Amino acid sequence: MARQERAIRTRRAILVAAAQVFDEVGYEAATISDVLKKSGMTKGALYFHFTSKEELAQAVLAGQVDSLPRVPEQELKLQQSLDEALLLAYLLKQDTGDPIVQGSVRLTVDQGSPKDRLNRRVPMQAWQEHTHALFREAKAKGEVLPHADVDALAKLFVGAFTGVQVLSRIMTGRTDLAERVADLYRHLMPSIAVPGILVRLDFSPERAARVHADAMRLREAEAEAEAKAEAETE
Ligand code: XVR
Repeated sequence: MARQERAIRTRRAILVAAAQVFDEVGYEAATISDVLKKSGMTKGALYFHFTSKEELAQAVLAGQVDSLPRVPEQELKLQQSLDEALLLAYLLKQDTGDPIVQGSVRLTVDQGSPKDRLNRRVPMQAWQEHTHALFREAKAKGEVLPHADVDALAKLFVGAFTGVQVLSRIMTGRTDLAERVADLYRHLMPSIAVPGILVRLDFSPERAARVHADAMRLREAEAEAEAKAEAETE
């Protein structure tokens, strides 16, 4: 294995372990030695990539949006947005989920202390921009009501998702999150989508598992294509 690839894997293993620790105990109580224990890496390896707990947490926060697999493109951009929300709901479920996403979301919503200097705006800003871009695309394709303010709507959706996520975690340990997210979209979409599009959207929460399976397949296919392209250039 190339040295560079090994470094990328080590960094990733450390980040996953850190995210798990943050998810279990929160930022305040987490320690670098917990992360070492969980990752099985040496102190030298960890400090080569990250110099402090704060840097580890910031990297976990930064990875929140980028570490998500992409959902398959949909003809209807509003369906794609719903699929992304369902995928995120699926990845936040305790056993089937993704540790980086889980740990990162906990870091984002834990209020923490002003002293911790974590910048929780980073993932939220990325979500707002991402959602806004998708809604703009939907608008350009004629899916959105003409008077709808897509910038305000993007902020509303990110806030509402966060709200139902927190509630679902408290009430059911997130077992009902896909249902809550489907409900959210069912109730908000009529203020965004033109009627002809609204009737074509699939709001069923069971869609989450399917979207997840498709997204993972897509990610594997892309990784294979990349590996092949790399092998050919060597
Ligand atoms: O922006 C999002 C989607 O477009 C659906 C609306 C999800 C925003 C998730 C924000 C994240 C941070 C805390 O979730 C939390 O609970 C995919």
